[in-house]
Amino acid sequence: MTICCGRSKTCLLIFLVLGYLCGQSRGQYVDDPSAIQNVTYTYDNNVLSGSMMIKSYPNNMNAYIYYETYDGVWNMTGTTITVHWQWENSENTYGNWSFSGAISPYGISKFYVYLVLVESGVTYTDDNNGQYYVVANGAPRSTANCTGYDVVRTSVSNGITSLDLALNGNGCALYSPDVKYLTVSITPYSADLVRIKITDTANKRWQLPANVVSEGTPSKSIKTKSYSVSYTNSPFTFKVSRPSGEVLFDTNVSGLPSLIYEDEYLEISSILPENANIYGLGDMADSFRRSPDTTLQTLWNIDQATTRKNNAYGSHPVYYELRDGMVHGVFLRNSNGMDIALVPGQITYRVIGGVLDFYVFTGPTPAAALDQYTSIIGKPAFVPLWTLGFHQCRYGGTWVSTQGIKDTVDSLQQAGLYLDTVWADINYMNAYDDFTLGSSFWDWNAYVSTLHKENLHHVPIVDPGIPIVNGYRPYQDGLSSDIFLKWPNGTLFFGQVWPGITVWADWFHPQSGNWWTKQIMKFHQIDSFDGLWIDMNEASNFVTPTGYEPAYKINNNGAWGITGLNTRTLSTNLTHYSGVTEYNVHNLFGHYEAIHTHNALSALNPGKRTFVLSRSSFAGTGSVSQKWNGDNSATWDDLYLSIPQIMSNQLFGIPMVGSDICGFNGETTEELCNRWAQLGAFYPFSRHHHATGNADSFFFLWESVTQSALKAYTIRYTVLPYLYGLMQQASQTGNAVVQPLWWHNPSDTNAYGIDTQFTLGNGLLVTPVLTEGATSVTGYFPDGIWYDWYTGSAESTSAGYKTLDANLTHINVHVKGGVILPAQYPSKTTYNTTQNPYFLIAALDNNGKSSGSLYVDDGVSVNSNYSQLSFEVSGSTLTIAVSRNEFHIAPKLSSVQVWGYTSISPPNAIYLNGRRVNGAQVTLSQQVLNITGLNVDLNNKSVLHWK
Ligand code: MIG
Repeated sequence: MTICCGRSKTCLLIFLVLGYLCGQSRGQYVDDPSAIQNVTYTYDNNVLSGSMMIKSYPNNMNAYIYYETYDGVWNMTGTTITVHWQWENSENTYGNWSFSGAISPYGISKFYVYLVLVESGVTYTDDNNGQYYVVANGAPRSTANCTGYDVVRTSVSNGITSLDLALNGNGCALYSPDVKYLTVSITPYSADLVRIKITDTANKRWQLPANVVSEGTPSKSIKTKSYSVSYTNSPFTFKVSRPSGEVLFDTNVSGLPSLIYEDEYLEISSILPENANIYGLGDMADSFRRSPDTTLQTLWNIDQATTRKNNAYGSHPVYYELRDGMVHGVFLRNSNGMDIALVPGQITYRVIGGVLDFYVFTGPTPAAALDQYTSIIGKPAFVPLWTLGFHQCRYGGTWVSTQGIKDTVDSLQQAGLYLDTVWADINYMNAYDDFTLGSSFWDWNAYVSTLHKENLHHVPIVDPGIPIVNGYRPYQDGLSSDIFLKWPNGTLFFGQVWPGITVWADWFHPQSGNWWTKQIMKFHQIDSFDGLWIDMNEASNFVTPTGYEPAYKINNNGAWGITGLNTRTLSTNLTHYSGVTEYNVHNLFGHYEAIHTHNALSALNPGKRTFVLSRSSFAGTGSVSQKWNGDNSATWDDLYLSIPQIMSNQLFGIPMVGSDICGFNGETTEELCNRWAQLGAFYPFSRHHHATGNADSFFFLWESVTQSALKAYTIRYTVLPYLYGLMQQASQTGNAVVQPLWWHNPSDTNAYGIDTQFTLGNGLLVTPVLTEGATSVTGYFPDGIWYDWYTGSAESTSAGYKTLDANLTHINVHVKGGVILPAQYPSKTTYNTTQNPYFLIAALDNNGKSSGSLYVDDGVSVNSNYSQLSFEVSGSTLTIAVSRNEFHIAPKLSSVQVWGYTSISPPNAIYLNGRRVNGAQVTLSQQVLNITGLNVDLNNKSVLHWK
């Protein structure tokens, strides 16, 4: 039996389902996860061989074994079987079963075993627990001669250890000439952070400038360190351990080259525990916890709609490992293309240039690890408050004129839906030329003024491709300042994007920032926007130019060597100002554009925070910009993937992130859009967006979606003060706004793999429906009390799974016992909400206590005056402390809810600072005490007491 239906598992599943439906009406479908056992394999010198056991079944059945190679260039010819890029073939035997074959042309690939047994209407399947086996235990070329380096000289000064290394023997020149002499510096940065940098002693190599990607600053005096670094001399390897002896990073991996350091190929590996808990490494659409056995993370920014497991728009060479309740992380500060492979027991970096510049940080709490990482790359930018509202976007469709956009806005408002920001995609431009308005947008700026009067905001798109039109100012100005990217011979580089033939700015040119700022300022005169959306900045190009391709082919776009580095982007040959080639800085294009855009907006509105939404990103982009996850599709899988994508970005220092709600590509359905509205209401960046060519999917088009959006966004706007406080804290400490459940208790191994739920801060648990047709959802509740948002009653009091009702218009949201959420009565915009009275939700823990805080400022200034309050409920007292009161808080605290109030009868009287509050009313129902009729001034400390 041969099945040729492509390369994806989905296709196989469709085949199975079809087969089941068409041919086997009386059949049964049994998933037997133990059908395939003991898969073992070795990979050596391009030959993969292995064996597995097929469990025997009582009946005489036919076994079909499918192989799926992960990428299109796997070309394996075997002695036992023949496998091409499609699965095929069968074996009629049980018991031990072996395979072997050669792989070409490149070594790291994946295979997948799938079993289907059919007999008498019963179909047994096994996907061997969904495992892909990554074949990565060696470079495709023999590394036998890669014997590494020896330490030849050591010195220590000012706490910095410097080592001189010399190449052992002749080296191996695996992909390019070996570097002969290396210098290693080991620099303690803080008590919890150490930098280990390996550079070429004699020759200059590409190194990241600190003004483009921060490198942190070593502390002057470090007393006790939570790590020690040791090394071996021959060959050189290094190791970072905790004082307990626990080894965090160790490049002495048995059977692997200790270090390969060539002109265009760096290889280094570290030992990982079996079944390690690894998070981070991105961009990638994948589970939040990365498979420790089969992850291949390629970093090469690419304009590629959400595809599981391929490289994507941004590059974040950082991982976090959670081990025995403690977190540590490793950041490789390098912008070159690379593959990072996780295979059992090890992580391997294969990098095509730059230097090895590792930072190891020791946590041990998740929040501490993020604080340490963002101390290197920069703390997240603090967003303007209005950006936390709902954003409406649309590409094409009716959004091709002012009137078309206005109609949508009117419909949203008529439906009573929440709205803060109206976007404009490329259709507003004249001929897709940046900084212009098309003829159907002649009245656009007048409309933007109307929006502003309604306390709404506006963000237009700006693409980096500049059309070569004579007399077009951005082009002419760029030519005069000579800031466009060039070939090595000095001629302009041309590519093609929406406006036709274009050039691109060289963000490294010292004049490019001024040029960009000038264009943005001019543009603001005809479109008074409040932020900018920078798309296509990987950089995306509709054509593939010629350009250099190194000998080692990273797995760009999941297709070794076939999708080369130049595919649909700028030529790797281009020369930037100061001579650096695009080959080295490709992954920085969007990041650097975001820096310049942030600077331009800061120049436009001095002293004000900026809002820049970027598609591409690099380590540190979060300090100047926000991000969305690019082109997803209107599928249930992409609905799910948005959660791990958003959680991963928290680890990259980009807390303000979201995915296109209801799905960008493809036609959404009422049910999918409905669930997406519910989930999207809890994205930090919450924007509905949809691709051209597809039917509209605005919330108001369906009754159920309207209801869901109203219900879910009512929660969002109610907890706006809480959400804003989380953003403010993130900007100070880097802490995650969207937190995985293990953030609450890093020792709770049950939570390590959960990425279908999350919390906002530590207080609000979101358990969305992610499957079609579901009317209930099973969620995990970490230890503690969790109260249902809608009723205030305790849903769960100890760690465990619970199945909850989730009818079509309901999203489950729970509040953690012990937390006080600051809230405001919601209006349909964030601004109006900030004018409304405050109330508190005090969810009590097992000891009858809870605490929280409130941060208030003007919502827009970089160094705004602010006020900072803390709340504490204990027994029958709420204490409001004011640690800072620079910013006058006009709205009053009008009510306090106490959830988990166990006394049988409600209190008789309410006292504020010892005085009875006469207008106060009290209700008690289902352990929810509601004190209303208050009028507490939040500018002073006070004590509220009930008895
Ligand atoms: O080639 O501006 O990801 O959000 O709507 C497509 C049009 C260009 C890609 C972005 C998407 C945007 C679209 N853009």
